[in-house]
Amino acid sequence: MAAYVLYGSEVSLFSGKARAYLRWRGADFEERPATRDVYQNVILPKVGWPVVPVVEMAGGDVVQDTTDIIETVEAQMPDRPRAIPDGPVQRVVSRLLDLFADEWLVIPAMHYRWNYNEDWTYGEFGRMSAPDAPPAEQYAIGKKNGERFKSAVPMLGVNEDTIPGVEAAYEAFLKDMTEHLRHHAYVLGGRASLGDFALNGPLYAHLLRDPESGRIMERLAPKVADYVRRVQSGAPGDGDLLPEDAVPTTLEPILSRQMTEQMPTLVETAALFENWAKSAGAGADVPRGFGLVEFQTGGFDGECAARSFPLWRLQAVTDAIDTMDDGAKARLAELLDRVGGSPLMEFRLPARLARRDFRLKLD
Ligand SMILES: N[C@@H](CCC(=O)N[C@@H](CS)C(=O)NCC(=O)O)C(=O)O
Repeated sequence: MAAYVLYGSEVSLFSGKARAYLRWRGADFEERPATRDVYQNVILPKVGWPVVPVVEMAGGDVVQDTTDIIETVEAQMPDRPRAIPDGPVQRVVSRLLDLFADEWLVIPAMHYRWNYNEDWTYGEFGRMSAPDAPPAEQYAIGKKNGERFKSAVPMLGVNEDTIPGVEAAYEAFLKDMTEHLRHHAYVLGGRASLGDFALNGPLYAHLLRDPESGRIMERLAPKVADYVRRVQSGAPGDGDLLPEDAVPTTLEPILSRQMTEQMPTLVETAALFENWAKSAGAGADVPRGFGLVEFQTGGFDGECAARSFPLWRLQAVTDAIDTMDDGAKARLAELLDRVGGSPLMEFRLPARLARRDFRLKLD
């Protein structure tokens, strides 16, 4: 048996992130499709709720959550180079991109999938779930499973009023990323790192691989499509991260959009979390959401669910800031100042989060 079994699927956003990393790391892993049987016999008993990707290690322990998978395998395979950069500013930027890719680019990823590729996706879900069933049965199973995911689209704030903004923001991202790729093969230089694996989640499974979305990416940003394929293949890259812990200036427009669009939503979510935390004891299960918050994307305003999980990724960003020495903090402060992110130097969640038994808890 391989050292790691990855339960996931080609159609799954977060499986693409884990797979790209495991390939890049050269880990001894085998991917097994997350069929109905796997959900029933592995995922539900071991994780407690239906989610992919899940990595099972020799001995039977499992890891869920892509960033935990990356951190766990990094700890078990101390090869160089590392996926999480050693440079403190590059490390914070990697955590920011992890937050942005997982929890903000998921908005266009879900919009394009469900508003441009709905029927195809049901077929894909069915093929994954019941590989041996006839197509009509696969479609019916896929539709039943897929509707649960489709129902997340309005919770992400995607509706008729906001779709023009969602598409404008995605197209602006593709433009910025294309410009970045004219200068660098990966987000932080000449080889892949955490930010690239994170971006590969939404960009590979949904925005490149879904047929209609893929046509849009190939038309608007062929360089991004090439980059997405390169990261997904696990290519080692023929360079290194920029020297002296530098961050490419061409990444700044992307970080700026994160600060303008995603950060206010997180700050509002943190305020709702504070309210909830007042009456919850240490160790309490944190709900998946705290109600609704306003959000703005591509110049359009809307409301979306105040999801708790992004706060966990945000805590990883501020924890990385808290471990920096003064010199690194000063360099980060200059970068954040240029991208409109200065408040992050001081902003901290009102209470700490922990993750145990594959669930968020109040620490
Ligand atoms: N933070 C998790 C997110 C995983 C996730 O959302 N996976 C999707 C499929 S790509 C899923 O199974 N979602 C089920 C759910 O959230 O209820 C990770 O990084 O692994």
